[in-house]
Amino acid sequence: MQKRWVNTNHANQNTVNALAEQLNIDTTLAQILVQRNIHTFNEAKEFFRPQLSQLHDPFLMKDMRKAVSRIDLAIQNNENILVYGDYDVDGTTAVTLLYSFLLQFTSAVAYYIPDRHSEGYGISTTGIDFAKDNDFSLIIALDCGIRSVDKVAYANSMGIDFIICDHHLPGDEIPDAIAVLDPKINDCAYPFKELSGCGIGFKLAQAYCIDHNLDAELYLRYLDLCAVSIAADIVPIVDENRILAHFGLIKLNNHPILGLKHLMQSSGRTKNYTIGDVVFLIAPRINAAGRMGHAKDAVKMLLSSHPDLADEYSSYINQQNDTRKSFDQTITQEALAIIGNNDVLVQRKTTVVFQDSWNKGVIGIVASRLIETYYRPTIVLTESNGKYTGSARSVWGYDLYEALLLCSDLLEQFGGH
Ligand SMILES: [Mn+2]
Repeated sequence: MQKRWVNTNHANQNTVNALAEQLNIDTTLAQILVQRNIHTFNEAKEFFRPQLSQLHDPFLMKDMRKAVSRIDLAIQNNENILVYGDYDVDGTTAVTLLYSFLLQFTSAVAYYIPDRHSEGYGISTTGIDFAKDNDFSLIIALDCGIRSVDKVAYANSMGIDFIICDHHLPGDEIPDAIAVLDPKINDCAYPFKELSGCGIGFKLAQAYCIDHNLDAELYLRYLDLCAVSIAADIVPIVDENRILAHFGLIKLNNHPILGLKHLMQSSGRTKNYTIGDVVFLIAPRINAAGRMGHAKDAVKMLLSSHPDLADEYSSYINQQNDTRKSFDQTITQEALAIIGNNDVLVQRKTTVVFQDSWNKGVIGIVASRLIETYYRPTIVLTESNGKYTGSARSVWGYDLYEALLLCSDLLEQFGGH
């Protein structure tokens, strides 16, 4: 293979020299900083010494005021609140964060995670019916919902209000919810667009505390969950994410919530976690719950308040991760064989493979593995509940979301970051 080297643009030499002098560092280091958009003494200080005081004002986020007011109303009227989240790490940490946070103010709160296999991604009709049958009048959706226009309308028709906390790309139409928190909405002025889903939940908790003059500790106690979500969702660790990840890792390594502590024990490493360790040791284990069984087991683990329970759940999730590993190896081998045995498929500029028996929970991982062999946009499909469902991964420079948009008339549902 021939290597192609692409040089980064050189930083402005005057800026580099000035920064080197101000910080009393070598110009090589100053250049690396300038190439990362760090131009001044203060910007460098923020970079090297993250401070919680640098977190953005949560009320800069569009609809934040409306979200806090609706939660106030629900708590005053003792309404039942349902915290609804996605089944992956970001979703389950977000649900754990907001559910635990709200429990500090009301007991009329429960959580709901859709079943990856029977309900699929996003807000489900089953979930809304569950809310209706159990007298919930407010659903707070985390890490999903931004494209759930129909589902929110369905909930509205039954007198159930929605607050959406999402970080996925919005579609043409925004759901008719009481509040829609998503920095990626066009007219949202929030200065940082790359928060995780759990990060949006964190901002809502922060806003609530600021609005009620409550101790910051009431939301800062969930920083370890934020760090885990940031690592697992691979959001860029810059700006506010860098602050959350920095303090989140400190918490994770010193006094993590009980569920995470036991999960770390069962993964064989208890100390000195970096973001990379979270990606490779914690995230796959939490995800395994939703892939192999039901993600509510991951939430139960994260919420555990007794060591025995935390131990039981984390061991169970560890076993599920072992099962997941063997599934993903087998399916990857099968997929590679399908491509490798067919000259036409080998030559294509994309990978699209299908097998109806493949486990829906691991096809995303398989797509990533196929890219290691065939570096090109990849879609892995399987059958679930009589429908074809797939997981897609792209390579640098190719916008797969745009490509799916172009054939959206053929798709029942799709989404992405
Ligand atoms: Mn997410």
